[in-house]
Amino acid sequence: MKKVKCYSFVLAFAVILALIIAPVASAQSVNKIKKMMEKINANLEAMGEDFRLEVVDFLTYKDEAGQTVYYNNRTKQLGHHWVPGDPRRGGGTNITWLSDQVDGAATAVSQAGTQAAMARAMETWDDVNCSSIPLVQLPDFGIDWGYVQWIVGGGGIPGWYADITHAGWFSFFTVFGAGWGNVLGVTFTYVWVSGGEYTDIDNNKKLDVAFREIYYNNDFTWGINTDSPIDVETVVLHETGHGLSQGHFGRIFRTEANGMLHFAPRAVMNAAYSGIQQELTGTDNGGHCSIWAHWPNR
Ligand SMILES: [Ca+2]
Ligand SMILES: [Ca+2]
Ligand SMILES: [Zn+2]
Repeated sequence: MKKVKCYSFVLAFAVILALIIAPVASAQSVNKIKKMMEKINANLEAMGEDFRLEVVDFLTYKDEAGQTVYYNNRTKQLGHHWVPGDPRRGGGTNITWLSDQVDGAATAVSQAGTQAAMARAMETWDDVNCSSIPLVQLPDFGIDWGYVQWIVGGGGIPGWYADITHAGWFSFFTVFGAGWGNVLGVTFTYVWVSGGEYTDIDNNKKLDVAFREIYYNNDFTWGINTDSPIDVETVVLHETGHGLSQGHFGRIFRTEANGMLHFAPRAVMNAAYSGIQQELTGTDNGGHCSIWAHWPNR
């Protein structure tokens, strides 16, 4: 496992670099997301649910970097990950996923084309050969999935079924409100709580993940295998990286002349969209393997 260790080191180094660079997502959009998280968690508490929304990872388009927003800043150092065999998730060691077909079409793309691109992205992560999780697709049962969607009032249901739910393609402006204009995709991570406290039943110093929901912004125009303007598979691949517990990666540069962002090294898990990217890079694989190589063992 020499290779994995090497990648872990590179990853840790790059994370440090990324932190040195000031995040360029606007404070306004981060505040809006924090407000939304407060509303969602107040609802979950009122409903007696034993999980809370803890992390929001969002990916942005080109000229602004995406970010990770924590509900409780104390948990930033802890990280968050699935517990293998977690009885609260049914006791299995597979990671299950489903794709909501009710709001399952990207703007300017057919439903079938969107779903096929999503399936290819899932396959790409499933094919990383250091791990054999496996990722298992579940049927969506024709339900409009989405707990966040339901609480903020744009469809959805107050329930979840898969570990990772691609919960829909819709206008973020309409459903989430203003302040989401530059966001292409967003992953919501819910963690288990017990008696109001976060849990870590496997004692790995990471908060135990309950489930994750991913949404895509149809205020953009999407395409299949094209950069004009945004490739569905690329963004699904990125968001699913978050679904599988990876964070953002890479140092961000801004070209003063045109305000464009560049990344070093370029990777699927960079914090902004920088063009079509359907293959995982060394750092994407390294990040994934450092998390999953020994699953379901520690
Ligand atoms: Ca939905
Ligand atoms: Ca844990
Ligand atoms: Zn991201």
